[in-house]
Amino acid sequence: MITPGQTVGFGGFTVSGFPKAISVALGERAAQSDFRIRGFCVTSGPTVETALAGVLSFRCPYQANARTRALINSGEVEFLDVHLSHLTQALRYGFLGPMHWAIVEAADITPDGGIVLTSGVGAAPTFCAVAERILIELNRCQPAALHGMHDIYSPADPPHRREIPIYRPSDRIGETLLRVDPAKIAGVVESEREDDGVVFDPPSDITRRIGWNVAEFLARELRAGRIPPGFLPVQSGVGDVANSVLEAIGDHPEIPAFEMYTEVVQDAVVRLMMAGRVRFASCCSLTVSSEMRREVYGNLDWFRSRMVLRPQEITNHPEVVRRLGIISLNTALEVDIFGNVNSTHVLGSHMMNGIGGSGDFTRNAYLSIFTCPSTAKGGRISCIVPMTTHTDHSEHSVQVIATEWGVADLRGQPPRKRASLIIENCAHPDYRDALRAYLRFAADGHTPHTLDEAFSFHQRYIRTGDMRLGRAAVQK
Ligand code: 0RQ
Repeated sequence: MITPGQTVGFGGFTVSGFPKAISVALGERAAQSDFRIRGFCVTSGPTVETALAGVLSFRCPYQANARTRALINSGEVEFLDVHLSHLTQALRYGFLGPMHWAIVEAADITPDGGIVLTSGVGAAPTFCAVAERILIELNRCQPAALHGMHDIYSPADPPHRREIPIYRPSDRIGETLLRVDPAKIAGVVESEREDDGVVFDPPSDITRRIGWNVAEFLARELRAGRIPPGFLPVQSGVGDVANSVLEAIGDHPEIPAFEMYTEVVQDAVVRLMMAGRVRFASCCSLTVSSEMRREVYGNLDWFRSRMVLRPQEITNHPEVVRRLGIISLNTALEVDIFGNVNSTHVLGSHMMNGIGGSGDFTRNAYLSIFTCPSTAKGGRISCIVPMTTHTDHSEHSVQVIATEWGVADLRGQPPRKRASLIIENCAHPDYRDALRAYLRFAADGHTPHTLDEAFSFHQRYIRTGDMRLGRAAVQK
């Protein structure tokens, strides 16, 4: 039914709730014939990503797969990197063209046609609303008891939009079922394919130190009365660093049990929920390992009262993020000495994953924190640089930077002071002298830069394989 050149919205989010059987079938079809379509999807596990690698000529808005990344960076796949909270309204406004198909995974379908979504909601409600036709993948591996975990709500569009009435992370404002126009349903495909699990690296000495630095900083903020005694809801990003940081916050003796208003729930959140350290989690996806998914699915009655799965437009909505006073915790690839953050582009040109929801939260958070190791690739790359080669989060939105060496609290600090704080507290000692020298010799100005030298660290890395002066490790 799906014809070449059509646009498909795939439900699910990260490794969770992606329609797997149809994606794999599309991959098989593309292997046999010249069959390419356009896809809206928030990444998936390796099984689906491998299948879709030969299928999608265009994709939006996020991916985190090595093979897909290579296709994007070689130009074989066009990639549109947008804020996740913007995607759905942009589709409804008609900014992104027509959508021919929505394909969503269901744990169950009720007699009156309601869809029980699975462990990743993503943009499924909007895809089903805007698509011409809908395919449902009814997955027998997904427990029907997931019914009740979801809160499906779509805002009206301007000029009729009203406030989103979420005042606490646990507030429910929509329906537990996804309601679609039955006339649009073109078919139901039965499946028994399990989601892939995320594989997390165990915390390293460095990620533990980053986590401890963030947790200590938050405890100080609590003591100083800048965070209320009951704490504030936390958002935590993707990846190993985010997982370790959350573990550290959960373990800190001075930080009370807290709630999450976040996009992805990773393993650390589930562990902290079971330990009573996270009281409630609002999210749009369970981005967990296979073992952790089994744990949650085995105890759905317990988790149902402590967790809600919402569409990405609501989990990431700037209005709600600002109202609840979220503490946002996201990871940077590189940070410059003035506090601009690059989360997406290696050397300014090569896409890593995408901005995802990090901008939705950072720009609107009560307290916006970025973490990263001070170096990457065995010390050959400094993650603190004179100027970021791409900027996702500007100095105007970024309040705190933390690496394994310490924390730079940038609130209320003008650019030159921000630079000193970042260099002295966050940069790796191997790079501090070069960063200090850059600042000293930079041209005049409010935000001093020497444009000839601004990318000298990156250029040295391209030339020699090492950003450190005098360490021409590998001639690349
Ligand atoms: O590559 O594994 O090949 O060595 O980048 O780096 O340190 O393992 O970090 O897994 O936590 O991911 C920013 C990518 C961090 C992620 C990013 C290399 C490094 C390694 C990964 P190797 P780490 P993490 C809401 C929030 C944007 C979306 C977001 C991300 C690899 O957090 O995608 O925040 N964020 N969403 O070696 C070159 C540098 C580098 C570098 C690290 N400066 N230059 N390579 N690496 N720094 C959730 C969603 O939106 C879904």
